Amino acid sequence: MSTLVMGVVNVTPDSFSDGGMWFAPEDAVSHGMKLVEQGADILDVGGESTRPGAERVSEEEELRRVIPVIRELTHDGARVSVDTMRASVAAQAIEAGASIVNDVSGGLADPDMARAVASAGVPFVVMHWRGHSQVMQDHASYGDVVADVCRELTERMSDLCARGVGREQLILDPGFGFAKLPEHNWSILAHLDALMALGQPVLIGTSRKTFLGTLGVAQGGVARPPAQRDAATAATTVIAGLAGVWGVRVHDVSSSVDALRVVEAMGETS
Ligand code: PMM
Repeated sequence: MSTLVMGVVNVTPDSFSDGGMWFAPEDAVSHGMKLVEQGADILDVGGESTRPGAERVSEEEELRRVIPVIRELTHDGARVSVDTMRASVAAQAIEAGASIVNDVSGGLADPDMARAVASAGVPFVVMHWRGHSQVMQDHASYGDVVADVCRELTERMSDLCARGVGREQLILDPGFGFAKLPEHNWSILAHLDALMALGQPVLIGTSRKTFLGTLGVAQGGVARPPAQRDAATAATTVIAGLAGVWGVRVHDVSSSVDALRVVEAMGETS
């Protein structure tokens, strides 16, 4: 299968879709290993919720949450990325065995992140970001969302490369739900080719996000709970697979693995 599946392991009490479910380190580790059995290629371990409105956690607390889990999962043979906006957490996670840094701020939240990633030489997921969770939805305004996101990601790439990060390290992510209204998310999903044209591997994280939860719900109605958004998520995985993206970041691994098998089987006949 050419598109990779990144399974989410949120070691947080408050992530919007699975907050609190794997908060104890042993629960996070067994959940991660279950995702590997289901076909996850990478486990994305995060200790800070980025849902809209979330408060930041301290560095100490973030380290306490993620480091033991990363150490254990990599010891058990998993390929792990660390979902963090802090250079210090990224560096210690790499020491503990992580081999990818996933920064939803694309290096903007912490001025030391570029240096940490440059010196480690690991792949770096650069997500499109316009501000921390408490204010991000105030910045959901675009002329042409696809062009604007591509331009801002290109600026991030130039800045990171100027600070010593190798271009070959960079994986781009349009940041579904981050400073985006539903119509922005749909436009980006419809134009993944524009992101691919930037020439770097692309990761997408649509999993269980609100724009999928309001599908089929009358205006003003109640969105489906996150755990009931996996079929819609798998549909977005098909779109991502057809577009040739590098990876999808998902909570429910088995449905996306199946979705990618469909894409692959069809590709073999054409
Ligand atoms: N979304 C969340 C967290 N980390 N990382 C990347 N690269 N892309 C995303 O879209 C992304 C992310 C928020 O979702 P969660 O609270 O379910 O983990």
